Amino acid sequence: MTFKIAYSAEAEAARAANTPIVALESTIITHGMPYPQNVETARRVEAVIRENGATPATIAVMNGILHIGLSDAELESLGQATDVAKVSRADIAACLASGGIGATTVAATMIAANLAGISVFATGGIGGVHRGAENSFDISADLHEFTHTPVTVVAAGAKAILDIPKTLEVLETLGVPVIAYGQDDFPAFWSRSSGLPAPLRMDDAASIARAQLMRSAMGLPGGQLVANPIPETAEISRDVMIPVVEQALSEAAAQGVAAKSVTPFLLQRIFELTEGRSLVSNIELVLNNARLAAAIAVEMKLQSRG
Ligand code: PSU
Ligand code: MN
Repeated sequence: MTFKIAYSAEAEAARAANTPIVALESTIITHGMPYPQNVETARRVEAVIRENGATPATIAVMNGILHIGLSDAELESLGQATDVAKVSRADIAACLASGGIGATTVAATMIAANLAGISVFATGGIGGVHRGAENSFDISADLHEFTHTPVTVVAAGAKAILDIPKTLEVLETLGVPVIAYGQDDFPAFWSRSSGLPAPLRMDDAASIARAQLMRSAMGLPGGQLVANPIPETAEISRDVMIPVVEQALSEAAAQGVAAKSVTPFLLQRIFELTEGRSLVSNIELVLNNARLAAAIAVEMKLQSRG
């Protein structure tokens, strides 16, 4: 059994020339942001990656084909569609096998990127240990993916909808390198600091690239999480976000939202409750992560050639 991969023209050209590529996920487009800001952001993120010397490759399953890089028309139709499945490690094979359409989460995007030989991936926030996980057992498959798949993921840390201390504990247990970029603290998505120290700190893209290459050279499977703080000008204070997050969480509990619906439900309610302010910050931090991811991808190519 084989599966079909379709590369976009620019991703195909970058592969042929062995130039840096940055993977991008599609769940952030279909389940993480409303239309049309989702498509506008996806385009801006791709442009930022090109401006910083790498080629973007947004990943999704369409008609049972694993797409590495989407055309502008494909991006638009994915962004408008309302019936797209959210696919993670558990469902990506079933989606390909059934000829379906699926947006890839962080975990599934890491898997696809690795299949395509891409080692760097930019997103907004990763999944983690949900608050109340001691009862719900809700721990994102994103965390375990870092133990299998050698991809460096640049995110702005974890959202306050998650239990950040438990998320860091699980990452440590799994042996995942968690690297804060340019500061000591682990960032918390809308805030530059979670109040908790990150296990590792690196101040430049070259060091991050070297650490991933060393991990692979040692035969250690898996990737690393780079936690890049949101730009100061886009930060939203914790005082503003705490009541919003609390309300979204209590509505989710009251409505019995479970499993893969939890994260999209919370993101949507937070967008509504902040009257779009959370989205403005979300867009800025994704662009910031794209810049850093491109720099890491450039370094990784330089160092692996050298
Ligand atoms: N966090 C965000 N924005 C997102 C997601 C998480 O701030 O769009 C998406 C990502 O695709 C992530 C997924 O991989 O949600 C995690 O979902 P779950 O918690 O169901 O594993
Ligand atoms: Mn979950």
